[in-house]
Amino acid sequence: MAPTSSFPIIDMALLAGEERPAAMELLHDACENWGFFEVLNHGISTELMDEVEKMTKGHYKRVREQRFLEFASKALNDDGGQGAKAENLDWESTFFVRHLPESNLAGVPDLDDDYRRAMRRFAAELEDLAERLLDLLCENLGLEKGYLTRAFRGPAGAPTFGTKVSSYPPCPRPDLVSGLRAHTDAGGIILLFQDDRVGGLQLLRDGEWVDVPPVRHSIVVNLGDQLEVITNGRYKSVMHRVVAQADGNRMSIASFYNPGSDAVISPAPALVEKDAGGTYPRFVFEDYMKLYVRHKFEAKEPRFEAFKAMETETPNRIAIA
Ligand SMILES: O=C(O)CCC(=O)C(=O)O
Ligand SMILES: [Fe+2]
Repeated sequence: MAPTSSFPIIDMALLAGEERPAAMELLHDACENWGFFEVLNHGISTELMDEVEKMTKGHYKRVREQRFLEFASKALNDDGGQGAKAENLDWESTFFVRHLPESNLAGVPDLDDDYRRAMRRFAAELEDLAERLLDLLCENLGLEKGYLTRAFRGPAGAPTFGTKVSSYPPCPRPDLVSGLRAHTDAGGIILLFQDDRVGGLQLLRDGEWVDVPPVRHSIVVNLGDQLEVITNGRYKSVMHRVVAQADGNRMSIASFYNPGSDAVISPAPALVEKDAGGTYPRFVFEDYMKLYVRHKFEAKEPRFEAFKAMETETPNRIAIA
């Protein structure tokens, strides 16, 4: 099948019927050639999604907007009003909730009980969807079912799973500041519930920025650096960014299904050709994250190279890890 030229949208209902082979092929093509796709009929209740959206927007208005406006007026005036591009700034208001290995939801400040309850249910459904998707990827890659979830679980037996809740408020100078600067995601598989009216998310494809279209009740999926390593580059993480918008407040709820911090990540042996020199390194996920936080808004290749260099320099340290 020729690679799709428009943003891939996969109807997961087709996976249960006779159109399954075509849907699996579309998924494989999306993973190989886009690093991004959207899923419909993913099994997450649309009522729950509506509830989470309403509560997230209400929470921003009630708790976060004032704080953001104070930050925003300062941020744009920091250069004395000369209109220089703000290079180290993202026009977003966010908070983070961890679900696994242990939930910190009870301790996240300023959330009411209903919002906490809805978030907990939503996270459980997203976790299930992430694992179903990882198994579909295994099937397309010729890996045994459960290979990827097991690789992510690591010795401690749990992945790292968390949700970043963001608002991208209207920006008076979208020419000067990004909503979120370009990056690849460090982790495994990312599931995004994005605003169905206000767009802004773009991915880099063949040197051009392509919009990720808002589709009501869809979940946007993208692949992180760890899946690139495990698949030995068969699938790749892809640069993306959020463009600030002059009008509209964009909601985005991004959930990151990542390896456990102690998981050892390396290319799946079944995807490494015999006798071919490996292109991708082996490392402990936590070590990768330490490097990533300092170089997030940079190309991923030097991160992979840094770990390759460490492998040849200190084989014992790596063997112990
Ligand atoms: O908000 C979005 O649409 C994307 C967020 C994102 O890429 C991230 O947080 O890594
Ligand atoms: Fe991202």
